[in-house]
Amino acid sequence: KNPRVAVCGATGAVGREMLKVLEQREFPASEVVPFASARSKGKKLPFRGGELTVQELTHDCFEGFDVALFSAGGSTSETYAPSAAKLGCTVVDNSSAWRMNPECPLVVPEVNPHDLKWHKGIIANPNCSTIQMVVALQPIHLEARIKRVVVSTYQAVSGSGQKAINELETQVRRLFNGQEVVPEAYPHQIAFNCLPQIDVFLEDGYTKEEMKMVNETIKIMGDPNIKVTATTVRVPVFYGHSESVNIETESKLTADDCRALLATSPGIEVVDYPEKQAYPMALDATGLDEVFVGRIREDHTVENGLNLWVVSDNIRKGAALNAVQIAETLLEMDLMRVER
Ligand code: A2P
Ligand code: 11C
Repeated sequence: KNPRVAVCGATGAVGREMLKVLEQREFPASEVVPFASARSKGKKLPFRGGELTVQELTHDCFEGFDVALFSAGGSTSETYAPSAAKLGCTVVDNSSAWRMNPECPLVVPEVNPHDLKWHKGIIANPNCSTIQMVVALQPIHLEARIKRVVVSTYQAVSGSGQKAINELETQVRRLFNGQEVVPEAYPHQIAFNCLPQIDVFLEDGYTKEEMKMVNETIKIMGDPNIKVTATTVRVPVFYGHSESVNIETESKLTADDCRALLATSPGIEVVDYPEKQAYPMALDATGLDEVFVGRIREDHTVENGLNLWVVSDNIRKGAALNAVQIAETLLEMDLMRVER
């Protein structure tokens, strides 16, 4: 029997994309039901040529569902995911609420599908900037063992949800009309600016987003010896996160070998033709599934080093697509329903 699927937070930027991805990939669902807050009850969302009616998320709305894709913020996940799991509905949660919980696998299907075997009802979808980075790192780690990663990100406003997408658009319009802008989604104006702050600051001066990249990478790749340091920056781009990734490995991997390796690795498309000025760009990645890698160069300042430019649609591979791929893998591995 095909699974019944709940999409929680279906009216948000990621939730809408989840519905789109389920439709595009012809996920074998017997039924898909969108859930959101009471504010959205009765709202219609397009799906498979028709419309779905948004229901209110409650503790017992999961009865009879096999899987729930959550993207309704951390506190909503914290509150409702255990209720779903208790009713036998496996949760794939896109928030940060469960990621570092030792009871919850943190999964990128191209990297650690085996971790799904030990799930107990809640599976975490990693942070978008982490997902696209580990898809590129994993083949390099298996080939040459990664010692250290230095990453700087250029992250799109869609990572902060629909409100921030609207805010960038509004600010650009207002500025062109000589009107003042009042920042709401971010502490400063985002239009024509770069903000070296994503999420809140921690005591040691790093942001939460930066530490997500450090801690989640280790958990997903299953190797505590990989050292990661990150600087995460918000840029005035609507969709697609870009990352400059500097990697130091134990053994030598030449730029040519790295290019050939990544070109045949799952989920990756190499775009690296400097002679044609061709490299991955956020605009080109929008709406696509792949993690695009280019500007592959050896770092001559260390014995074994590489520089990469990694771009992906943060709403798709960084969120909605990865969550649906986890659900697909659960089905393939016959792990969707667990006895509890
Ligand atoms: P709603 O539209 O009813 O507020 P985004 O990340 O784009 O801001 O979207 C957040 C999503 O999470 C929306 O679908 C929103 O629904 C949903 N959401 C937020 N808070 C709750 C809540 N307390 N209960 C259920 N859904 C929620
Ligand atoms: C951003 N990476 O681009 C964030 C959004 O932990 O899921 C996702 C936050 C998270 O703003």
